[in-house]
Amino acid sequence: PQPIFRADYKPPAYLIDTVHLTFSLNEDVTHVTSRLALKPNYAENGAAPPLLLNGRDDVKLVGLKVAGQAVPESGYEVTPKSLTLLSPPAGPFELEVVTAIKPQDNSLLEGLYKSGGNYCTQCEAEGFRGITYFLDRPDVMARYTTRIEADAGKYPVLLSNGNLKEEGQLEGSRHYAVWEDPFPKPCYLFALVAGALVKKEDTYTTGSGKTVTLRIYTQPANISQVDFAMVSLKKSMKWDEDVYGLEYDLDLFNIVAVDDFNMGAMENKSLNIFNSRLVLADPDSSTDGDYARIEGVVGHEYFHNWTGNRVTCRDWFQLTLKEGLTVFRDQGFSADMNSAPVKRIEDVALLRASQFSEDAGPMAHPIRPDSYIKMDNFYTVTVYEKGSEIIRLYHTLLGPQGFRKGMDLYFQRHDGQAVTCDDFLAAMADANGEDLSGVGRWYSQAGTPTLTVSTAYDAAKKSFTISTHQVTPPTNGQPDKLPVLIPLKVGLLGPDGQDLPLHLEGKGDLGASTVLRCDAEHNSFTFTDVAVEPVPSLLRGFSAPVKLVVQGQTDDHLRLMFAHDSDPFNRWEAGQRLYMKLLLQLYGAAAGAASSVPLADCCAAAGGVPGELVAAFRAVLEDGKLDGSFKAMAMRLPSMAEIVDRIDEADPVLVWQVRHYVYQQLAQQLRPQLEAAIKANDVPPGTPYEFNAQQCARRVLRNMSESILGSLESPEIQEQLLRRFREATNMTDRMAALTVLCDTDTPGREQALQEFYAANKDKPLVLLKWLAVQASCALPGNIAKVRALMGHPAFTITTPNCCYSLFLGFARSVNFHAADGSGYEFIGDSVIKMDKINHQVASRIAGAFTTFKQYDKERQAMMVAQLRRIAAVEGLSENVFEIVTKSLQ
Ligand code: BAL
Ligand code: ZN
Repeated sequence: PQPIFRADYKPPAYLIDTVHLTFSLNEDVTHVTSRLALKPNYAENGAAPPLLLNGRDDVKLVGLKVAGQAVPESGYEVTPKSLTLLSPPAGPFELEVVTAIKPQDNSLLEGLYKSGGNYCTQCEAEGFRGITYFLDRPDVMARYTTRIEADAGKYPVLLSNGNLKEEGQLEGSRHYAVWEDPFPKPCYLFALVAGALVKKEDTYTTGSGKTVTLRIYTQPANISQVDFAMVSLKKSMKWDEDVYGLEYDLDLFNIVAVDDFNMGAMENKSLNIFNSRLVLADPDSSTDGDYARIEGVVGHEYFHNWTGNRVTCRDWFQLTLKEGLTVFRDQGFSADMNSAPVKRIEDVALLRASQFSEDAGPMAHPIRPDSYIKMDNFYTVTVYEKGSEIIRLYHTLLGPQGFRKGMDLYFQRHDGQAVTCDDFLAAMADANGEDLSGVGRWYSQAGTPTLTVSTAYDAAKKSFTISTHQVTPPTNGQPDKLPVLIPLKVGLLGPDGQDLPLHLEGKGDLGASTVLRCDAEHNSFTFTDVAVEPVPSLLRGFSAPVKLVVQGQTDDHLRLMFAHDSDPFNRWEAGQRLYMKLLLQLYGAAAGAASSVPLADCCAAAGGVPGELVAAFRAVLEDGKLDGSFKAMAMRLPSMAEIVDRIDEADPVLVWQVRHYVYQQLAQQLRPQLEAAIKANDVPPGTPYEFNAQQCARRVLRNMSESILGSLESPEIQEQLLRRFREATNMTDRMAALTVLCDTDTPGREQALQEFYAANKDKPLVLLKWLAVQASCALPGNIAKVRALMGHPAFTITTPNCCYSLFLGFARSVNFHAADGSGYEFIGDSVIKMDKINHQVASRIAGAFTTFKQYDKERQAMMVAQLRRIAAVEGLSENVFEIVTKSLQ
């Protein structure tokens, strides 16, 4: 397979004005007739070049006409990936392509396929070519009319983009519907659904007074579970009007839930298709986390209507133009609907746990990649989450009003166009009269910059100088890096932990926080009128996606910030830094000791968990003013991934053990306080479940305390957990107890798992949790149980959700790293097996091996052996080929 390079972009030689599609859906062969109004986009007066349309090997050409005349066989060429019309007429012309496809056999879940007996589509990035031969690229935007014909009994609901124009009966038992989308769009936003679905309907009245009909479709058994998604949709519509002045532009908005879906959801114009796990919710099946994700993803897909659909990407290298921006928008929406500080902390924790390691591994790529073999591999945390952090840089630099001015200009300039990240940057810069070229480098450089800060207080001059030094490490294909623009939001804390007023030379009074622009390898900033030596609070709100090193930062500084920093992110961060220092110190001690010395003895000899840290932890737990959700985040130790990221050639099992040891020590020393927190946050009996900030805060603090106590493995606590599991009145509490129980080798574990299965065996979405909790269990030797689960009726290998729960759940567990290599072998087997079924799912699983350089030599060798074994498989998909070969480079 050959890579495609961003530098090779050329505008298409032909454009398409209109597309008329007719789908004749049948159980054996489905026929698709596509009539395209093509027009030249090549040089005026130039000869008409051949027209190359993209295709796929499971699409069969049945007919080809130009201007109503069949094209002779000598007039075109077909390959497994294309159809070329050799001599198109000069000027505009009509092309008719008829193809035959078999959606019922399409296990890739790209293009048109069947899920749960219903037809649905997924066309992003390049699935449309699995339906018909087409100019399958986002800069070809056309108006679509879609006619769907199908059996009326089996497929009573027929949906596509835009407005319903016509529907009626056909001969026999068949019927049809015609949909027309007035907005030009790239083919990746095309959608079709046909099935025995039922709907829930509501309306939303826009700010300008237009009534929009909202419909959510599901299989009949699930329709009672869509109310929360509907409320989320309406909130999203209102929020986009309030914050960005953006209204919905059609009279109808449809969401369809399907069970078999590679991604989370898809923003097809006016016909969003969702993985059912991101639509369906009820308290007995869904956790608070599920509710939060549904709200965020419903918002995300809705927000794409403007950032993605009305203004789309010129080419797939620009994916972050729509995804980074839309993630930034959905993060803002969730922050406004819930707790903004907690949302920020969660987002940063995710970024550091998964994007930083991607940026440090063989698949490291800039948010705007330079090349790809298979675009599907670039729907990554880098493009999405780091992309969102780069959008946040504009927001931090320009402020909310300046950012809004930039957005307004972006839409004014580019509505209806397919554009680039440079166009977005230019709109932000021009709207504000700012030079933002320093942000541009974030689009082209991979790797996480390290920002090292040193400070100096001059007591005589009452000045405080902050000096910065930035380095971005080399990454695959990018050995040398240039400085980027890093907005460093800072505050200065006095000895009591309160903010000091800020005065920067020549800038007057700046309030409690200000943003310093670090745009060179070295920068320096001097604050004046600083009465006492301050403790600097740096990178407030995580104002840039960097690794921050603070020279001279002491535990006293961190404890002061942990107790007092007015910036909630940095308050949390101070705790994380204290925990991390301790974890690294204990790991170092354990790694250096003889293997015969028990871990607890090594850690105790290294000082154990110091009393000051226990006291700081306790202060947070008992702080009457702190929100429970924030407390729970502050009680969480850095993730395995974050710890591993800080250690050269880490032993992941030892990392897990040290982290567990610290939790055990906290539990031992603070048992009464944790038990009190559980009691104080029990929701009073009879209180109905609601997904609201107050109830969520109680549950998460209670469950976090329960989980820390669970590390003690005492029979009494296990009994309590089993009781809580049984008495839980909602899935949040039930899963919390089950998760802790599942990591204990007690009879209660099996009982709870069996009871959970028995109660939920007819609920596939709930069984995903049951699979995941077992897959990610830390008990030694769990691998055999996970392998056995592949044969369980709860597991269906063709359903991506099942694979994500089982394989990715396992790959995140400590057992993946079992010293005998059995975990790696299992995931290697799974990649090979999955690649025969679904390339996208297989490559996501293969991604588990890409971090191999972070681990010790023995594990590196075993992971590389699996990568080589996969690479040697004949007929490997391009998706898996790309991941595996880049990892082995
Ligand atoms: N565009 C793919 C799914 C999403 O990011 O919304
Ligand atoms: Zn998106």
